[in-house]
Amino acid sequence: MDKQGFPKDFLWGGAMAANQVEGAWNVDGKGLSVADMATFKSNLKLEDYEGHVAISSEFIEKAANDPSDKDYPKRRGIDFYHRYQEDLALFAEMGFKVLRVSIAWSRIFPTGEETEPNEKGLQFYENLFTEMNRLGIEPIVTLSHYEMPLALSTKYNGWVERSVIDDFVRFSQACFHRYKDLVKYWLTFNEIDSIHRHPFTTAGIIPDRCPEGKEEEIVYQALHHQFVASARVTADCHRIIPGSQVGCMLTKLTTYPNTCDPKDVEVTLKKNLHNYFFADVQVFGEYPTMIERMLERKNIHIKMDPGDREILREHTVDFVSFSYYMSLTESAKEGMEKAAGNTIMGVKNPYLPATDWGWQIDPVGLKISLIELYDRYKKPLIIVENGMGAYDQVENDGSIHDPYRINYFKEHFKQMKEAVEEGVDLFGYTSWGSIDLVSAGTSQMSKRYGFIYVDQDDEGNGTLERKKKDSFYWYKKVIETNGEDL
Ligand code: BGP
Repeated sequence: MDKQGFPKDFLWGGAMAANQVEGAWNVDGKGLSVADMATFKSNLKLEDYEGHVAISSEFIEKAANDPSDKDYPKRRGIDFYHRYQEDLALFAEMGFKVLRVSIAWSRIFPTGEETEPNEKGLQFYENLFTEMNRLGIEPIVTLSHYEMPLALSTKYNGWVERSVIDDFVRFSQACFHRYKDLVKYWLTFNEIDSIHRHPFTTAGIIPDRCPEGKEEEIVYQALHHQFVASARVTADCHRIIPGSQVGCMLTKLTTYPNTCDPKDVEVTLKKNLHNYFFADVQVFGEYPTMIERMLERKNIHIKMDPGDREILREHTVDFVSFSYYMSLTESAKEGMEKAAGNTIMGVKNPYLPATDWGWQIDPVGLKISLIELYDRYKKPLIIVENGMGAYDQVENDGSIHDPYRINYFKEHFKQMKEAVEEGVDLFGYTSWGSIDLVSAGTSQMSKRYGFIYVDQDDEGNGTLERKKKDSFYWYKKVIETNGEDL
């Protein structure tokens, strides 16, 4: 067996999410989604941060009744809904073996509670997956990537209500039945751990609907419902699509102690254990004892139905997927200088450079993450998000030189390769935002991740024309040589 380099069938490709690319927010019967509420100024945490406006019932009512997309960049996306053929052709030109996309739940069930799916919504994704198959691009499909029908959020406070599990199962079953011949790889919830950081986007939880002092308990309750839903749809997927593979999806927040002071090491260990907890439940099929103790200590009581623990135990995932953008540093001391990545916050690591948005760049941290994850779970791994948000400059001749992006990927790929050579079972890699898209955290268009430039600014001006950046040609060569020519 060849133990050098990436596996022969390594799945190289890219990733995106429906609400950051599709646009067409109100066509073909699509219902409003929580993502359609996002403005530059809104943010989606329980509390206000960095001058953003926290989501509230009042804010949502106003946004839901605003029929325009002017202030809502995610409603515009990059018009992938109408341009997907052109975009897929560009991905195929780069040699993509795989593309990670998500399905907008509110295209299929506009309010979440219909008994019959919306045919036009189903048809759109059928066309998309058929075209991908024609081009030899394997789809990896996320069922829930930061969106749900807004009606489920406003009616039930989102995933806080147990009945939403059934709604999600109905939606997922409709997808499995319709796409069973087209899609083999499925992910249930994108960055399931993010419910703690932005509960509205992840789980439709509206802060002013949470009784004071109960916010944390409510978040854990909603999370439990997502765990149960994930296990139930994993079972359905295996039953409806023989040979299918289902993965969990974790934000890998690899955290280092700031010093070797045992107090720093202990807080770091606990932080890492909490980050693992989300995948632990989905891979091992049970809540870790230390998390249950922590919940007890905090007087947090999760209501479980009889049978929930059994469902979790019986329907675990086949593989582990994760996003990796940065590492974090933790200290037991107060008042340390911070480094941020949207809603993620750590102590500043003096050894690492950062992107224009302050995300600390750490390729070795990716290798560490791969080794940790494989050692813990012993399941096949796939990196389904990694990349660098940056400002790009279009030259007079239309070219876009992005050596910073090439360098970012190059350094990360070297580390991936080393991890694989050391024995990690990594079967694929999808870079985040292979085409420029609307940022999840800031709703900016100018925070660009793509190998393909999209002519659109933060206000929505532009022709939407696609242009190849230097990194486009570089990534094509990487794929052609299966990661040998970096
Ligand atoms: C992840 C999300 C993506 C994505 C990415 C980059 O957390 O799953 O949807 O957008 O982060 O974040 P941002 O767009 O805020 O730069």
